Amino acid sequence: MFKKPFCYLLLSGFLFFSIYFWFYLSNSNVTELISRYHDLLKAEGVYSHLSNDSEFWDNKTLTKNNETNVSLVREELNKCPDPSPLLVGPFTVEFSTAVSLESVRKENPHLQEGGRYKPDDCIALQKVAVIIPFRYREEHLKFWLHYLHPFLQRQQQDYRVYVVTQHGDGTFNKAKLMNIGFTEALKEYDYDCFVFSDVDIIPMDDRNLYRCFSQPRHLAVSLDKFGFVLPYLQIFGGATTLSTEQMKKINGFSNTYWGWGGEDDDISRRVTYKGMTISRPDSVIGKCRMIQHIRDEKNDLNIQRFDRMANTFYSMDHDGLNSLEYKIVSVEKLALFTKITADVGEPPK
Ligand SMILES: [Mn+2]
Repeated sequence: MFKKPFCYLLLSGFLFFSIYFWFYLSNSNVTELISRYHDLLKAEGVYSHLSNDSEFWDNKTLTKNNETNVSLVREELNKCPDPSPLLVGPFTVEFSTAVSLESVRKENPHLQEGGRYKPDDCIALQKVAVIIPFRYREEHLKFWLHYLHPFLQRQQQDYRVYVVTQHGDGTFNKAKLMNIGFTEALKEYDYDCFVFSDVDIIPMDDRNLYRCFSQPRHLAVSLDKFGFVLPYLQIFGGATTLSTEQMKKINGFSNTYWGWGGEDDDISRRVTYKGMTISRPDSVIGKCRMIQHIRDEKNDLNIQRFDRMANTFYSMDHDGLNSLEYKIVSVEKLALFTKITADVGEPPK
């Protein structure tokens, strides 16, 4: 036990030290000290200011690196900063002035053959395959490439664009083309993440990150077509992202939706049935434009779509990636994209 006088001595000593420390602080630049302290904190967890979603990916990437290349870490480039310092936020999107593949090629001198890019001064956070199911829409594709190539480069993505084209004039099967894109892309690179985009959906803000999150992501959340309002909560079409793991978890998409409609709601159900939720950017960042068009030939309204969807829960484990059958007609590495042409077969009679 302390004696009373000793207690007083201790107390006054503490008081003296506090006053001294206070004077020391006020004589030096206090704000600078505080900011240095903050910098120290930041250095501890470089990504600590990010959302949970990003942390999830950060941890994944870290463990991967540690496992594979411990000795090379010092020589490697740093990971790209998040968010990318190159982002500009909202930008103008308009379709009145036509663009040519030649002009897009000139606008994007850093692209590699097959529509590939990766930043040369940092390591991208994810490896992203962008899949566009396609037929007959050359004019839309030009706009898409014109807007999305610089957009993805400003996001410092390590990406390649795959335009998966249905061979022949049979009934269109968009979801199957997306499954084919997923399967073929993984044969050439160890992608972490898949963006599935309609050819006519153009984002209007580059803070809308075209990459994967801890939950499947719906990117085209406020479309000009719907007055920039989300039409219904379960909507999961236009432009979405699924990580390779998320994609495998839902067994990819259904191969049995022939013609227009339903396949996107089927995907939404698969996501829900496997216990995942849909993540989205906010309605400002998630603004997108859709190029107006009339429905393509051989893409008639699928009248069976509601029957199909009613069965998704029972059919999804045997209708998808594990039942996918197709023939590759050609793979072309073009300047602005990799063009995969596939025979998807015919709908059952
Ligand atoms: Mn459309």
